[in-house]
Amino acid sequence: MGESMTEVEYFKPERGQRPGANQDPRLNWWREAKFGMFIHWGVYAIPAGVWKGEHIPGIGEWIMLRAEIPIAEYEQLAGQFNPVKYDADEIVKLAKRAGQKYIVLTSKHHDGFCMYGSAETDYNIVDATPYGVDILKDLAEACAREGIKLGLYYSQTQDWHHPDGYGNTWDFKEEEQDFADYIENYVKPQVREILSNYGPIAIIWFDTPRIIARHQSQELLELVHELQPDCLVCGRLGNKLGDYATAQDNAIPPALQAEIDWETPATINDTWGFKTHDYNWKSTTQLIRNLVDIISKGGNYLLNIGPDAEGAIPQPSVERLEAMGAWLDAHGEAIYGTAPGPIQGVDWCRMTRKDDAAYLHVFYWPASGRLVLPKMDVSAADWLDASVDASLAVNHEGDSTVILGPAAAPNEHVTVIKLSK
Ligand code: JFZ
Repeated sequence: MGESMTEVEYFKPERGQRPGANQDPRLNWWREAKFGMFIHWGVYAIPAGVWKGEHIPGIGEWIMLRAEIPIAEYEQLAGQFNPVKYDADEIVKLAKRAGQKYIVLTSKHHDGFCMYGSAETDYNIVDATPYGVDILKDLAEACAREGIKLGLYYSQTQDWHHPDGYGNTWDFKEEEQDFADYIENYVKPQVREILSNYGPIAIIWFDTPRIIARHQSQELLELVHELQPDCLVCGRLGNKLGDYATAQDNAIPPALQAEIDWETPATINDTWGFKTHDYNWKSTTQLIRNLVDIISKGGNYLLNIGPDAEGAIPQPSVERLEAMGAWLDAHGEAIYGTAPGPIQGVDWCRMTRKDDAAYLHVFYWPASGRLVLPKMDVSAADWLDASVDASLAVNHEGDSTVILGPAAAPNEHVTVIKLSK
């Protein structure tokens, strides 16, 4: 699963631009949080992967580009957008039940439609839809009530609706576009309004820095810091600027990445934006193992939901997130606020650590019940899940530390054993 971060497009915070990765205290809450909720939601949820009766391949939020839908046709979707089932409190409470500590919502994706009441364009959920509600305002208030940090995704280069945005080659001619003007007179004013009108924004999640120049990235970074100094900037601002590295979608590095702060954005099925016919839902076990795998290597997991055109969250997402939350209720001590554990690179398990304890996360349980580890200076082994009452012995055999457990794994997803001296 995934490639090494060296093969994955990511950035390393430039030394000197901030105290440097792993030292910047602005990231402390983020490093503790480990697990966030991504929300990809827009008018693309209306076609939901199908256009004029044809199934359009790829991720749902890219349907306008994949099908080269003319702006004149695509923007009609706004007039159909009436998500009467949207409930900001329900979404935030689901994130809490799932154990997700921060939320990142698409404020403007590549299609250019703004999911907030922008003063810079009428092509937004308040002015262009029969729904007419600023869902971002509702979400920000719900996050504040529930103590969940709010981040905003913002596509700063690709904009398939704006005449000077990048990426729409079927309505516009690139040689006739003025990207510099787009950045100066559209992107900057919009970044200013989303960081001024919705309270504290914990992260701004820029994306696909296709043609942005170094000075444009730098100016956007300075604008963010001018408006909200504590707002983190993800690794896709462009030109290696930002506060943490952002892996390729769904990519998990095969090895520990201890020297940088990094995050894997990921889907529960195969699309970010809702698609009617995407039924390829990852299992709860796979999602929990992805969470543990990422955290054991020093990263954060930003796991996505894609609400449908009515604003409802797909039930398979709800079920998986609630099951992840139930696992985290029993095992969160081994996840939140942890650092990568001392044992790395063993295929059947992962390890995290916190204070004087190491947490062994067993993915594949041996029928013998003998968990054979490289030698560790530990003498006690305890189940993290209090509902398990079997005993555990620790033996040191040559260069190995052996934990003697039952023949079957107590937890169906990942069994966690706390190791201490
Ligand atoms: C981008 C978006 O295009 C996509 O719609 C979604 O929002 C996702 C979270 O981000 O997709 C990417 C961006 C970067 C890479 C891959 C997909 N990459 O670095 O390989």
